[in-house]
Amino acid sequence: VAMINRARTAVRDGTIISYYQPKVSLQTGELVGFEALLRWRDSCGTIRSPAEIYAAFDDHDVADMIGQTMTSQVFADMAAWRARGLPVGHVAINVSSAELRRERFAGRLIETMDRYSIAPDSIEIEITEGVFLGAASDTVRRSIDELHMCNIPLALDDFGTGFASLSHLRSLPVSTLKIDRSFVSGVTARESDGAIVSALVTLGRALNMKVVAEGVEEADQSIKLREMGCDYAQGFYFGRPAPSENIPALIQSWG
Ligand code: G
Ligand code: G
Ligand code: MN
Ligand code: NA
Repeated sequence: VAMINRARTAVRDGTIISYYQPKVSLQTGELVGFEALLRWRDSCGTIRSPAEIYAAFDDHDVADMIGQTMTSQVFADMAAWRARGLPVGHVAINVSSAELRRERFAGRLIETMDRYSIAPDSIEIEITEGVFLGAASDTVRRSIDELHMCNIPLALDDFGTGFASLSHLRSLPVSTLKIDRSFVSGVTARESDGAIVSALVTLGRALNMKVVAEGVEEADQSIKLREMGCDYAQGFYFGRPAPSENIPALIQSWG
């Protein structure tokens, strides 16, 4: 309850903010886009992590308000960067299972995108397999199918840590696979992690998906992933999540 109240207060006070982490092509070094990551400012002005309000993502109403706040902000930021002629690439947005359980999730998202003239292929929606656990998984599935019908790309996040991964890959309209940081961090140091990451890259590519390695922190990891044929990477090595005001300079100064 404390977490939910904290989140509700943050929504009401307008202190939910989106940070952006760069996503990079491993083959060319180009900046291909960003992942939007929620942060919130507490009453002392300190920037805090979503981990401190995670319970709010399970409360339908609060999760919904957070989602609306984040998407409007992300689209407004994208529109402002574009107005300055900056090549933004695509921006990936995380959504919770409570959001996907809402009727008309996709329809409302499209309405918000239209308000800011955001095209479907300039965003990506990230889900984890966890969204299928619990009740109303048929509504979740419907939301996902609606996103697909609207040509909004879907990414499967934290891949490899979940449950029944492969059957989801087969049945869902997924265009991007994000390999969880827990495997990527050992890609050079541990033979087993290297084997798992290599197999996931091969799997994703065989299924015609883009593969993203998350949590790349070292040059050696980046080189190894590129050799494996991984498409994209995110991580502190390429850039930490940063506030929107830092993004124009980041785009302009990129390689
Ligand atoms: O950025 P950070 O590592 O603190 O994120 C922690 C977790 O919160 C991650 O699992 C991330 O997917 C999730 N998260 C970040 N931003 C959002 C958001 O806008 N909505 C939802 N539902 N989850 C988010
Ligand atoms: O679950 P999701 O993949 O959406 O979570 C992404 C989270 O991982 C973000 O909160 C972000 O702050 C964090 N993150 C991003 N890059 C790195 C990294 O290189 N190392 C570590 N430890 N965390 C990272
Ligand atoms: Mn994510
Ligand atoms: Na992830």
